[in-house]
Amino acid sequence: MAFKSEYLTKVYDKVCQRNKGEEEFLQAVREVLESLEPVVEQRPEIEKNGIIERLVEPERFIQFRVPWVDDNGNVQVNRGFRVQFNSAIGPYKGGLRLHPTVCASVIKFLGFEQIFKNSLTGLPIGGGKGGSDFDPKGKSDNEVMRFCQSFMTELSKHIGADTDVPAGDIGVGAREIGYMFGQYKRLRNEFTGVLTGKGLSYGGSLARTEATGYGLCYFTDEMIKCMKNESFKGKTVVISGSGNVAIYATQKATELGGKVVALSDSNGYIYDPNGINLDVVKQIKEVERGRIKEYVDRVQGATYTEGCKGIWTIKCDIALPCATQNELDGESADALIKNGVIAVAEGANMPSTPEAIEKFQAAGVMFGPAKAANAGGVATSALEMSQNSERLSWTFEEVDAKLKNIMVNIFHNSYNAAEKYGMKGNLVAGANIAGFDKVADAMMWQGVAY
Ligand code: NDP
Ligand code: 2IT
Repeated sequence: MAFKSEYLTKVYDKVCQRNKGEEEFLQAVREVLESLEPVVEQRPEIEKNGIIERLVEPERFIQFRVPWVDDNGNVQVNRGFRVQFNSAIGPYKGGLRLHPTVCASVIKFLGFEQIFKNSLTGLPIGGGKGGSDFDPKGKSDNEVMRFCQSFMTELSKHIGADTDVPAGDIGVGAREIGYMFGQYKRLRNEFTGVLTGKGLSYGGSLARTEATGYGLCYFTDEMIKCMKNESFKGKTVVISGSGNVAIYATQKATELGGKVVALSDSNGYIYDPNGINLDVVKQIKEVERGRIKEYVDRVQGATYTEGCKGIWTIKCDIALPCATQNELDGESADALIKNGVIAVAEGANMPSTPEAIEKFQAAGVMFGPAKAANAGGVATSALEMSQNSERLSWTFEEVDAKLKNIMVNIFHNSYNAAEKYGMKGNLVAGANIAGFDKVADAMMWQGVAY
């Protein structure tokens, strides 16, 4: 692979050697380095201070055994991770993912992207991520509790309210955060804001549950308004996934006047031409922890199709991928473009393949990259940290207003950064550059330890 810059080529080659086979991590690094070409050219101090080679190497990577006992009395062993990627602008901050596909590469790609996303929020949070290959599906509440306790027994040695503050991600919601918080407190005898996404009765923030999906729609709304004088009103929207991000994106997109016609899970997708009935989805997913196909038994006129990729063949104006990485490939991008999509914004982390992004950009589809578009979740986590520090809680309206303001600013900062470096309208480059600039400055000010 050749970057125009010799410096970036050298750094990327070394990253490939050092992280062999870690495809997701290499994909995420490559995208950022490509965006930074004009920046390293115009700012020689970046190379002089070794900023990029420091940025791509995590400050700390922790891997540990998570033993637990299942309901039949059998010992199970999972693998736990936490990457503390960069603390230049604040304590490490980022979610925990529980999914069988979790491995070093996935955790490192998520942790790396988190650095820039967190910087874009304008709040003082560094980049981190963690999780385990534990699969919560089909496990009893007690099994999930015992797993979370064992996971936290080790993780507690490495985190803290001023050090590293984990939160939710795939497979981790209020239930898991509660079990982990309980265990941290038991071990430390300290009631602190060591996790975000907590329940409202013990230090959680109003609007954190809704924040990622709402923030995604605030960002998308601003993007389509400023770039094409459009809005959600009267638009057909397709959203993949049916978890936390997808549910609250559906709610806000509908409130803003859009009609959401499809949702999915890893088995298949539902299509409801009348617009998704979110109360039914919430009952199935949040209360019963069921599968999305159950929707068609409860809502007339809706259909279910096996296989999740087909969701991108549904005609829509706005597509919001909110499930997982690389779920939207070149072929799916072609289908969306052919059907006249005007905007794509990423609720999930890295859901579009590099090929898909290229196609959207070439076709003039407005494209909001994950680091910018889904930053509302972690931004509101940082607002939860503020509330915990001052031992006060803000109203829903206060938090929601701050969230909206943050998302609007992220759009403009990304847009302006792209324009400044001659890539007007390229929000991938703009978000990477705007996120990078602040972290690079902070790293320079703080020096290198010999
Ligand atoms: P949830 O666990 O609540 O939901 C995940 C959804 O994605 C489920 O519908 C799940 O389906 C689907 N999914 C997961 N893995 C796959 C897969 N391999 N193939 C197809 N579908 C899959 O997670 P969230 O909604 O919190 O997270 C969704 C995305 O948003 C992730 O990429 C996450 O990193 C990102 N994100 C989350 C934030 C948050 O605050 N929660 C903040 C920013 C980004 P199934 O039930 O079949 O597994
Ligand atoms: O990917 C993400 O930004 C998250 N999962 C949210 C992290 C957080 O700390 O709230």
